[in-house]
Amino acid sequence: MTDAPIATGRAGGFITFEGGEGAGKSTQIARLAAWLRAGTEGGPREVVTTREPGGSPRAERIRAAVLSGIAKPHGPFAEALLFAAARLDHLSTLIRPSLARGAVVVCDRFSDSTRAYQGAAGGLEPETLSALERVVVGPTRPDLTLILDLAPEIGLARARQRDRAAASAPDRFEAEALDFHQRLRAAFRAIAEAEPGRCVVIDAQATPDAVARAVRAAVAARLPHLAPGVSDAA
Ligand code: Z5A
Repeated sequence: MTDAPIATGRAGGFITFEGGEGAGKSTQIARLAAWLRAGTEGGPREVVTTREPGGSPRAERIRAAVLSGIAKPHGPFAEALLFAAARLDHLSTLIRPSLARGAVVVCDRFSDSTRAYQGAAGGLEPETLSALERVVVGPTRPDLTLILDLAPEIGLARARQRDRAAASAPDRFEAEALDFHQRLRAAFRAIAEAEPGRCVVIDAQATPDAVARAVRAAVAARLPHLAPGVSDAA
């Protein structure tokens, strides 16, 4: 892993969180956003937290449909197209306007999830995924991707416990067999290995406080202009 700061060309930044079920993404996004909002010497910073699939009203409707499992019988390509349709709307109505204002956008899952879920675990060819990514995401690639790495047995147990507490049923992906989740973990690690300049792997088995410290350290190292206390002019 390289810790060199990234030249983003953005006043804010585009940070994505990836990983398997129950890895702690939502927990860590809330903590990171609070830290980032502390701002710079120029004042508080605008931080937009969002998620995929979803993040905009139209994309949230697609989320409800896909996670209900209605597209599963049509196969991973059809599912990837639905995730792409949701992403198109999310990018044009929320992500790009926020980045253009200089905000920091922190997103729970993005196109690496399509590569891992529909690609490596679902069987869709990398060429198809790359072509989709090129036309849908274009230049709006994340500046930094934090991959929360956790044994799927632990993540699924966490997710089940949370579902039980909320009296909700597992969604279409949580219900997949363990080997699907093992392929996912390997896929996220492979993405990090292939793109070390963008990705940082974080051990998600540690306590929430320890994971939060590792997340902040990665953001401060890679995107130092976002670390609280740093001058906007720096
Ligand atoms: N998907 C796809 O297939 N293709 C795509 O292109 C995209 C997505 C974009 C979205 O589900 C699904 O869509 C997802 C992939 C697929 N698969 N599923 N399922 P989602 O958004 O509903 O779920 P998720 O993204 O997998 O997140 P999650 O299950 O909600 O987990 P999380 O956000 O990573 O974890 P959490 O909610 O923060 O924590 C889970 C529980 O563990 C909770 O009770 C916490 O209090 C606890 N927790 C958190 N951290 C810790 C630590 N460090 N120790 C102990 N306990 C912890």
